[in-house]
Amino acid sequence: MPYQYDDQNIFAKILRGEIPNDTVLETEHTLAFRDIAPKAPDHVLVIPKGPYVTLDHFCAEASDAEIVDFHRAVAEICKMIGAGPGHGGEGFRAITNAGENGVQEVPHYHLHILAGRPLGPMLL
Ligand code: DGP
Repeated sequence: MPYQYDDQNIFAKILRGEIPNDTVLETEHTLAFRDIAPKAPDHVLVIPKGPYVTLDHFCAEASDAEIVDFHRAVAEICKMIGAGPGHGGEGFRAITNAGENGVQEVPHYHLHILAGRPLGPMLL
């Protein structure tokens, strides 16, 4: 069954400017903003601007430019929030929930970046 993108999901509304957000970074193909219910001192959601439901959907259908832009944005955010061990930070967790078993709440692909405290063995 092909992915069905619901353009009424909350992140689609954020992308259209219908709902405000606390933007951390915006690039040609990617938007990153702070989670409304942060689970760590830094909790950033990174989303592609295109209509992709999950990580596997994004990787299957996005262009190379979108995929590269997204991951470069992730690296830039880690640098901006001082999380990347390669930048002297104390580390971070990047996680995505997909579908029913993954307990995905918002059906627009997003990567959670969590940082700023010891995160324990698993989270979310
Ligand atoms: P997930 O379970 O992976 O689909 O997580 C969705 C996340 O989105 C959850 O951590 C809360 C966050 N979220 C939901 N609605 C909004 C919103 O309107 N604004 C922001 N910034 N985050 C939201």
